[in-house]
Amino acid sequence: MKFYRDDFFRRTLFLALCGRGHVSPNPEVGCVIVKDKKIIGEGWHPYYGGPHAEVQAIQNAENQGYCVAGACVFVSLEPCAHTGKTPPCVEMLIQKKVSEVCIFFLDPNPLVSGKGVQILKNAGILVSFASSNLQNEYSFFYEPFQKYITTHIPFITGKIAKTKNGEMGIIGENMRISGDETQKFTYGLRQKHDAILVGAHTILVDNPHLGVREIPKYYEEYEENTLPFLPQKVPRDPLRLIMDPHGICPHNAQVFRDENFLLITEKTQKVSAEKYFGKSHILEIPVQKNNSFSLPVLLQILGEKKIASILVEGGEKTIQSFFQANVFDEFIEYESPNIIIHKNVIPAPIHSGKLWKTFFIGMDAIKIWKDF
Ligand code: AOF
Ligand code: ZN
Repeated sequence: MKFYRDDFFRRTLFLALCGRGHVSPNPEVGCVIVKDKKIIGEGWHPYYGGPHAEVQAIQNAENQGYCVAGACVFVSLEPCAHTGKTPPCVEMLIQKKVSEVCIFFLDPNPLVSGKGVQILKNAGILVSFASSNLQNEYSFFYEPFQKYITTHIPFITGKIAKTKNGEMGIIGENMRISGDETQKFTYGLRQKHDAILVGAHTILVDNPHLGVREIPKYYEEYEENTLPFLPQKVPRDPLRLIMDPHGICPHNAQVFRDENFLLITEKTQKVSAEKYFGKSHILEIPVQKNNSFSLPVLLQILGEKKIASILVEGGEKTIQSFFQANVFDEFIEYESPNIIIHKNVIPAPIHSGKLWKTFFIGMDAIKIWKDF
């Protein structure tokens, strides 16, 4: 089988995904080492603070008895030029005498951006990039990392399920609108984000779990389905963020099942919440005149806590407040073909996003909106 440059580039993203859920706030990075048109080593950044993808790939090649001198290194992100938790990858690539480095995307991290390329070039290594067609096709891949590393504000995705007539459910009732396979897609979305945010009403009505019970094949659906094989993926539950200004959440709710939660509350509720849950689980945020949290303040504080991405799963008021504050980067609608006939239906939010992608899971149309 003949491989082309684009196949190797796509493979770097496929490998990068093996780190998903484990590397944040670092980016997911994958690396493929090619010699005589054959892959001799592969690697990915496996966990935060761990070795970078290039180091893993070179080690993988050497463990199999290959010499990487003269090889061509494909990497999903520009090799780093700085000493962070690990030494600069460019130094290692120079020392190992690779002959070419093919870069999918420049690193948006201001500590690295362009410097990695320059150092490699100065050392006489050939540097090339993915074609602009390929970069455009996968431009979403580092969008969340790019936002976080340049603004220190998390990337915000909203998610709702609605009927084809725009009903999100019935007031006060726990109701499943989308199909079972679509629920599995949600696990993939949760794996992709550092935290899941819901309002206290959702806890009262739905008592959601908000975990990643399995990583489904639909995880690939809207971004990775063109990649050739399923990567090895290790599920992990994201941090659960619960907005509860008035202290109405039942203490035995599923979201409090283990230590992995943060209750966002207001001054008057803080002391009693801290007494029950412990100080480290409480975040006090001031409320505005209309009694809701200031979302820009909240997001800045969460960014300072190294939370690089958040999936907002509801309910309707919480979603509305995120739209009002204009803080969504992406909004995902699961549109089921069913309808709800009832006098107390909850209407889905109206927004001004641009439709970026639509695909189907079973009977549900999955619509992804950007640019609000
Ligand atoms: C690479 N390869 O696999 C990754 C890179 O603290 P450190 O040392 O882990 O550095 C983190 C930064 O390095 C991160 O912000 C990003 O700019 C880059 N990540 N670079 O060459 C990798 N994960
Ligand atoms: Zn590196």
